[in-house]
Amino acid sequence: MSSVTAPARTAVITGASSGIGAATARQLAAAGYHVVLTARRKDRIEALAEELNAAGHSAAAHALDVTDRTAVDGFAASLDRCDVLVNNAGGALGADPVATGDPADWLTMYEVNVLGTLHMTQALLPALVASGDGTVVVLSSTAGHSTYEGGAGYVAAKNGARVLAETLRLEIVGRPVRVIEIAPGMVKTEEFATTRFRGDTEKAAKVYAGVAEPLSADDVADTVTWAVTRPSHVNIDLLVVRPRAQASNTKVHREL
Ligand code: 8X3
Repeated sequence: MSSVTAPARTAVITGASSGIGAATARQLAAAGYHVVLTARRKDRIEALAEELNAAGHSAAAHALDVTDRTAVDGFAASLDRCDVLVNNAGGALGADPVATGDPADWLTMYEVNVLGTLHMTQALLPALVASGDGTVVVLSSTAGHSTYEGGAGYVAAKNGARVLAETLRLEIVGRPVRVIEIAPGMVKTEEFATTRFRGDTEKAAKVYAGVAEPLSADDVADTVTWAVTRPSHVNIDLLVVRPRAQASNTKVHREL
């Protein structure tokens, strides 16, 4: 008699090479998901997958640029199943005023934060529906909910991600897929601010100056994991999470 083991419930995480994506991969793996780590940096996701497998979890790595639709479609076709998609890949470039912001930065931010999420969601939606109990998570940002000086390009892109999530939820109601938006405020990760300021670590440090406890990647991963592991009929539409020291995008308590 032969027995066939069904593949484990699978969670795909984009931008899993560092920060919130890597932390989410760790926590979903610990929650029992087979995690598929995607990011452009193959070495990093392979190392993380190895670490998770060595710890008794189940993980695979697949190098992927979410802005490359052909690659995204090929990736989707390679999966046995997909139960959860965490659209985490994204980020900010520059903090210039509207008057002087670089249109190329705006375009890049739109491509990664909005079109990357669109490509992944379109490519994996059939599998998510077929799972009978799918979940799409969109990591937006508090920047997707109100603006701040120097933030327009990023705020515009994150508004795009938010609108994608809100609209998708309307459009697929009645099908067995939840759409969850997680909107973090100030999160201190190894790369977010450094990437935004193109490697200028002094400028990056100023973002968190005097803030005793900004959120960590783990804090945000915790909210993602909590939302995903609610009973199937419970859809956390939107979860806004900030550190206690941040009352709004422009009101931050600093002890300097
Ligand atoms: C990051 C939050 O305040 O840097 O998504 O725009 S902020």
